[in-house]
Amino acid sequence: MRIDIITVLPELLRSPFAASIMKRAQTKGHLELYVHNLRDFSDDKHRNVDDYQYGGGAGMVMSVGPISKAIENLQAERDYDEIIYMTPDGAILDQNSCNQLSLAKNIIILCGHYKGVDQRIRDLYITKEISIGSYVLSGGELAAAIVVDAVVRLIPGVLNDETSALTDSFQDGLLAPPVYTRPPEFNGLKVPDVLLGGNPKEVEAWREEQALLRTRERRPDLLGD
Ligand code: 6GU
Repeated sequence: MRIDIITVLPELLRSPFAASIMKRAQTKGHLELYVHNLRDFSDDKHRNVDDYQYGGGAGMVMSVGPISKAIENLQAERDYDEIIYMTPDGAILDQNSCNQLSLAKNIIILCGHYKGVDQRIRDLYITKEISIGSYVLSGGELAAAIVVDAVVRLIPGVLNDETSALTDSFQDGLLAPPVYTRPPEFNGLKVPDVLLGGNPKEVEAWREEQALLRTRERRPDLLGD
């Protein structure tokens, strides 16, 4: 998958992809990630990318010029499956939309800042608007990093153990069950006997039951009943 991120703060998007699974996805060729500085597309001598909003009011608006130039430069080279705008008024990200996005070949992610982008950018170019939750961040960059991480780890071959993405919380609509490793007892707390018993059927049944219990307790909304 190729991902092009357009941002005014490219430095915010270095370290999330420079370690661990996101780094390996790039070395193994599953992810081609490009971070573009929106200011490089400004015609302004001060490299400005924002302006006062029509109608007045506090806060700047990201201008149409640099963004349209950045997007059209990319579109001239290849077709994009999605052009995503990161914004607190977008649709809230969930595992379903991550699964769908993981099938895409090329995507652009535009990070919002200030009061956001001129509405005409959204009308003309954007195919999907994503929020990562009901709270406001200083900009779309950290949210974009979250989308990329959540999507890229679903591309076949990115995770070492092919099955492990399938047993994640949410992947089957349930939270994941509790997990344990050595030692068998810690501060008086014991690992459940069934996990030490060596019966895979019983272990599987216990995990399903615990996943259901945990979901009912913590996220009854996921069960829809
Ligand atoms: Cl995508 N951007 C900003 N600025 N705030 C957010 C968000 C995005 N998602 C949740 N809050």
